[in-house]
Order: sequence, then structure tokens, then C-alpha cells
Amino acid sequence: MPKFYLSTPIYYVNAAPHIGHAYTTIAADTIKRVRRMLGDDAYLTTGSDEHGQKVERSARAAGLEPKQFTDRISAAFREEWDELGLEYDFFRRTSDPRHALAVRKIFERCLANGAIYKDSYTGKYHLGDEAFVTEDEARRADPELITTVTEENYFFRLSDYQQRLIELYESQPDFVQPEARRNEVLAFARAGLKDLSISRSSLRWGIPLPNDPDHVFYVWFDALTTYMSSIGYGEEDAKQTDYERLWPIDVHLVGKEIVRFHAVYWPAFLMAAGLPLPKQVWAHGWLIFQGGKMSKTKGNIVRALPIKEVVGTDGLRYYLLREIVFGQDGNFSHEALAVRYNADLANGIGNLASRTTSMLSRYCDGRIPSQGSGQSGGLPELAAKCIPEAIQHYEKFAFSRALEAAWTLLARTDKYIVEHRPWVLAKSGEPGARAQLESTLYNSAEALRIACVLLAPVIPDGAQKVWQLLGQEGKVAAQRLDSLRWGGLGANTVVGKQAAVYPRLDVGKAVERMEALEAEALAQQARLLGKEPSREPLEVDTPEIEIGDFAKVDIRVGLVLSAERVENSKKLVQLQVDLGEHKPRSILAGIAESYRPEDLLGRRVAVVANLKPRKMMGRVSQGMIVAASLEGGDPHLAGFPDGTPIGARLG
Ligand code: ME8
Repeated sequence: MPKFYLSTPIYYVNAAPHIGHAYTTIAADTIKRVRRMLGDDAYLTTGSDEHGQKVERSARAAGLEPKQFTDRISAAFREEWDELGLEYDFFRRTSDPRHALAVRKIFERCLANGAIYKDSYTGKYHLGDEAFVTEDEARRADPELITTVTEENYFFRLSDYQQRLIELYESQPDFVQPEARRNEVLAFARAGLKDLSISRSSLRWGIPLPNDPDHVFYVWFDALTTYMSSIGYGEEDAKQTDYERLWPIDVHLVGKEIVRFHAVYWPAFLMAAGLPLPKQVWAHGWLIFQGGKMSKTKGNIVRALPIKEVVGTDGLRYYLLREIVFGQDGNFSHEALAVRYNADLANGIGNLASRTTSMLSRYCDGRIPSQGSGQSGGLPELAAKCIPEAIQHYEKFAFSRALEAAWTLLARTDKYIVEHRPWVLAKSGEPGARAQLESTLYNSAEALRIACVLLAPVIPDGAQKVWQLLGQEGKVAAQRLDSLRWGGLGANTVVGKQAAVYPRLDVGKAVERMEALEAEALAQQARLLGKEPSREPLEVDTPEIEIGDFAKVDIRVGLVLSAERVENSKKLVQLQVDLGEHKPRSILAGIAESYRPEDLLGRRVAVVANLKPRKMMGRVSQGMIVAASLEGGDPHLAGFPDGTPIGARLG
């Protein structure tokens, strides 16, 4: 049996999984199902990328040690994949000591082959991407995420591999796909490759280098090796056999932003280590939500489980693989998802399955009749065309086109039923009516059976239900796509009891429910990540003062009568505050980034009433509003309950 080994990226565990991660993992799961249904011994590896500064920082922010934190988030990823019914065979955490064995082994091989040297390096470092970036990239990035780092690093001689990499892309045009990504990678390699820093001495949360334990591996050298460590590379015991059986990997499925790491750095590391190269790197596009790539830092995130609650895993899988051309970017929308679900699953295959089985119950005693000699409406010929078409598209990961091929058959079947009107034939006494009735029902059920097998990789739950409705035994997933032929449905098979495979949705309500569940999931995630950021214990080290010094400050309760933002200032709000004097004071406060003017109206605030008037942005402030903040943090206004007398003095 041919083997097929496939990977998803290993996801950073600095936050809970979102639908972008689910997208890749669903696509990979679909590919694995297709390969199994084509007779391959197919395996999928995934995992969690746990080292590096980004994860370490998130752990600290949650008040946890990195290991505790990554235990939690890595488990959340696994639970998510299990809940979505995604069938991975290997899950490797980079914090697993078995993974370190593989990383060290590859490093030692590269070292022995002269591909590694030590040098000092200063450069701009992107904290979000965990990578040194060019000056140009640094300028374009969010300044908060860029720092300058000087370090003694171990370097990988990437520049030595430029020619061999170019030859690889040229001699194996399929090595990077789709074509646009291949061109991008080729252009990158042709532009010249710089040596790559592969260690950090400033980091602790990582795998120490075997020859210099003050350094830990840079996350990408560490992370990429997971594809080998998960199948036992580096271990001495019998698990090695998985590696021997499965390596080299057939496909690395990745998002397009990490194609360079997989298609340039990774093969170069393997060349230097004298190990077999992957056969293909396949990079898909991004899910776009609210105008941008979904990202943890931007917060424009959608999660998969709230969607699953409403449309099931099939609804989610179908939408992602049908609506978005695999390889290109695509917009995500809850509404489009619900509309698709109704049109194609509930009203499409679901309705066809329940109609067909109910007619079989009514007119044929719940059994499949023989094919008979009635008109077949061209369904057998159409099926013979759609089967290889769907398979070819699946093999190229053109999921939406494979699904279209299956839907061509379903749509034609719907029409065929309407054309022949079994409900009329059943009552007709005309000669030949019964024969046509039986042929119509046989052909419809057979077309449905074929579509069901073709669709099983994408909508496994519904396909299994339809399979059973048609009285078929075992698992539809155990069928072979490549031996699927018209006529496989046996006469006399007893069909199952009617049941809605995909209940129809009220689109508006479904969207509302998905959004409400999303909000709940967000709250849950906040708990997962720890609500209160941890920090160093605070030192209150301001010099002591006498009570008389304090008495000099006149702080009073004021009532905010009006508030407006100061033009051209990001921070300032101008307030009219009643202190119980003959007229309100005009006071400027730097709180516009934390409070909307309308939220300030009617608040009782603390005002330093005897502060010398100050001028800001051309306006005079007659006092100061008291707010609390940690250094650099958001201001929080001091306030008083309703009923506190206006003008009352604090002391
Ligand atoms: O990059 N649309 O991890 P990561 C589509 N740890 N796919 C998306 C997506 C979106 N909006 N957002 C994320 C890392 N993905 C490294 C990988 S591999 C040795 C190390 C998917 O958590 C897509 O597959 O940032 C993307 O490449 C991956 O998640 C990035 O996950």
C-alpha cells in the first residue's frame, strides 16, 4: 500500500485556536481522507509550537510558567481538533523531550558537515514573527513589535545552498505550489540568500544547543524539525520505524505567510544534514475577516466551535472548502456560511436524501428496486464523468471544484426526479409507469450513493448518514473513490428510516446564535489565558511627606456637566466640571483613549482644585482630574457614588 504523509504547521500556543488554524487542519484532514479513500496508507501530523519569546510573554501575562501555560493551550488545540472530528495521527509538542532529541541530532549533523558557525549579529527583530527582519520590513511593521537585538549567534550557511535550492525548484516544479508561491520562492532564492541565525542566547525558554547550552535554538530550526520528531526521528527505540516508513513527507500544508520557512530554510537544513527532502510544500491563502487576515494580535478572530454548534462540523468544512478557492484568500462571513449550508446541504443533498428514501418507503416497500429499463436521464453517463473529475480535483487540492463535480450530479438528479414525477407515476395505471417509477428511484438513489462517496472526505458526518439511509453497511469512508462505478447499489437493499441529515436553518437566527456563542468563547478564552496580567511586585518608593504637605492639595468632588474631545489631540478631553462654585470649571484630561466623552457625563470625579491653571493645546485647564494608572497603562478615573455632595473635600 503506498504511504502518504502530510503535515499542518505546528501552531503557536500563545493563544487559543481560531478558525484560521482550523482551516488548515480541516483541509489536511480532508486530504488525508481522500488519500485513504484512494488506497493510500495516509498519516497526518500536527502539533504545537511552544518555544520562543512570544509564547513566553503570553505565559507571563497569564501569570503562569511557560510549561504550565503551554500545557493548557496545547491541550486546548488538541481538544478543538477532537471536537471537530479531525483525524490526526501524530501530535508533537516542541516541549516534548523526544522532540529535542531530533532537533539536536539534525543540528549535530549540520555542524559536522560544516554548515554552522558562530558570529555576532545585530539586527531588527520582529517579536510577533519571532524573526530578524530587514530594515525595510521593520519600517513597515508595527513599531511596538520591533526591537534591535545584538547577539552572539550560531549561524546556518544558507548562502551555500542558494544554487542547490534553485535547482530543486527548477527540477521539481511541484516542490512549491501553487504556482504563485513557487514564483515567489524562486524569486526570493534568486535574489540571494543570507546566512541565518539559528540560536538565541537571550532566551531561556527553548532547547539548549548540545555544544553550547547557553544558547537555545531559534524557534524555526526547532519548530520545523517537528515533522520528523513526531514520527520518531532522533529516538533510538522502535518508534524509529514510523520515521523510516513515512519520511520523506509528501506534503507540508501551510499558510502562505510561512512558505519561505518551509520551502527555503527547511530543505536547506535537510540538505546540510544529508537527509531526504520533503516532496512538496503547498501554501494556501488567508481567511479574511473584517477586512484583514484573521490574527491573534489584531483580535479580528472567529472561532470554529461556536460555528460547529450551529451547523455541525460538516457545515463548517463544506463552507470553507467550497466557498474559498484553495490557494487564494477568501472572506469569512457567518451569514454566507449559513446561506451556503441551507442552499447546498439542507436543501441540496439533505433534501434529496430524504425525498428519495421517503419515496422508496412509500412506493417500493422501503427497498431499492432494480435499475430496470426506464429512462435514466443520462445519470449513469454523468456519474462516469463526475467521478474521475472529482478525484482529479481532489488530488490537486482543488476542493471547490471537486465539490462542484459532485453537485453537478446531485443537481441533475433533482431535475431528473422532477421530470419523471414518481408521485404521478405511482398512481398511473399506464403501461410502463411502474417500470419508470422503479428506474427513477433506483437511478436517483444510485446517483446519491455515488455523490455520497465522493463527498465523504469533505462532509464525513452527513455522508455517513446518507450512506446508512441508503441501506449501505459499514463506513462510507472505507469505500474506494477510484473503484466507484455506476450500478453498485444492490436491488432489494432495505433503506433506512427517514431523518433530516441537515436540518434547515433560519439564517438570521443561526447567525445571531453563532455570534452569541462566539462572545461566550471569547470570555472562555480570557479565562484560559489568565485574566489578570501578572507583573513584578510594585515598589511604592516616593519620599514621605508631612500631613501639612498633603493638606496643601485641595481635592474635591466634581460633577461632569459636559465633555468633548480636543481637536487634533489623541488624548485630551475638555470637561466642564461643577465643583459647587458659582460657575463650572473648564478642565482638560488626557483620557480620550480610555473614555468616550458621552461616558463621562454625569460622573462624580476627583478634581485637584487648587492646581495653578495650565495651558494645553491652546486651552486653559483650571484644575486636574485624578486618575489611577500603572506606568504606561490606561488611566482609570477616581469616582464617587451618586449622592456624594458636589464640592466635598477629600482628606
Ligand atoms: O506560524 N487564514 O504558527 P501560527 C488562513 N508556529 N490560515 C491561517 C490564518 C488565516 N487567517 N491564521 C492562521 C506559526 N492560519 C508557526 C508555524 S511550522 C513548523 C511553525 C493557519 O500559530 C495557517 O496554516 O501563527 C498558518 O500558516 C498557520 O495557521 C500559522 O499558525
